[in-house]
Amino acid sequence: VQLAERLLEGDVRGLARAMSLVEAGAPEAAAILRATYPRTGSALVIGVTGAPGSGKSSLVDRLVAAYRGGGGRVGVVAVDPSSAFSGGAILGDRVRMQNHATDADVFIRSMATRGQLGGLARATNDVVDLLDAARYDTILVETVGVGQDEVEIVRTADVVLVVLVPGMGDDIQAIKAGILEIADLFVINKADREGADRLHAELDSMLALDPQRARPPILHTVAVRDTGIGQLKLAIDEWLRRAGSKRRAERRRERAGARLDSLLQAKLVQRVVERLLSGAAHAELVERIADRRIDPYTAVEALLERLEVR
Ligand SMILES: Nc1nc2c(ncn2[C@@H]2O[C@H](COP(=O)(O)OP(=O)(O)O)[C@@H](O)[C@H]2O)c(=O)[nH]1
Ligand SMILES: [Mg+2]
Repeated sequence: VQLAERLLEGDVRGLARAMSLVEAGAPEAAAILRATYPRTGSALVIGVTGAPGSGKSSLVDRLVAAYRGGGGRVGVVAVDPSSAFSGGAILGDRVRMQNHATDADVFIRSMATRGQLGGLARATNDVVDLLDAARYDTILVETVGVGQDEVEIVRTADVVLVVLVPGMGDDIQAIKAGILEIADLFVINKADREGADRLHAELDSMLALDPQRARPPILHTVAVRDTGIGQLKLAIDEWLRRAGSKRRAERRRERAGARLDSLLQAKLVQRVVERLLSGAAHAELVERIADRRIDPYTAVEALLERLEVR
């Protein structure tokens, strides 16, 4: 809780320490989150997802600069194992990131992609909350859009950018289903490459198939040349203005529900399993399964019967 106070006062080391505890699901984590949660809710959370190598990190790097230009403080959470932000990156990326490394109003955090108690989505949401409580105005969350986990993480951001690049095989068809549906805005990055207009056209005709859906704007960028970033930021602002506070409130409710449910599930499973695994009945069943006196399926039913959940 002392840590929570330091974080709320803007102590960056306190923030980093709190993040590590929260990410690891340490016993202190709940107290930290309890103390900081009332101070959350003012940050704008922007989700950025797309295939590996599509230029998400480069784009996030440019967006950091753009949002810093507006004077606000910016946080980045990279949930991408291949991310340029995760430290293992090649020298060029390191050099690039040093623009922000010396900026006290930018905080960049890479998430380990495994090992969190209760899952990656839980840990990411908690880390975003800590940044929010520490008064970062804009929080960019980068996830590689391949697994369900990653889609789940960005889906409930205030606004979701899906990054596509021209010339990735059969373009649209090659993109995982599920990721196109969550886009509020599409970004065609590497627009310096051939095929950007064709990809735009393909995307347009695909979106036309679903008249129910509001047409997401499609932006073109060349992240490495800082081209199109200003327009992208304007388009995000415009989207937020049009989608309005209603859509944002809806997202936040969705996020709240998802967090409550997943936390409840994790805790429930953890507690029940703890109780069952420590019982003598469990040890006895293990023996009997090993001796082939009972099959594992019947044994599980026997344990569940003791809980009266079948
Ligand atoms: N030609 C071109 N290359 C880009 C552009 N944006 C990023 N790249 C390059 O694409 C590679 C992958 O970028 P990165 O940002 O790490 O992609 P991520 O895996 O989606 O985070 C890097 O070598 C970048 O320099 C762009 O707009 N045009
Ligand atoms: Mg990346």
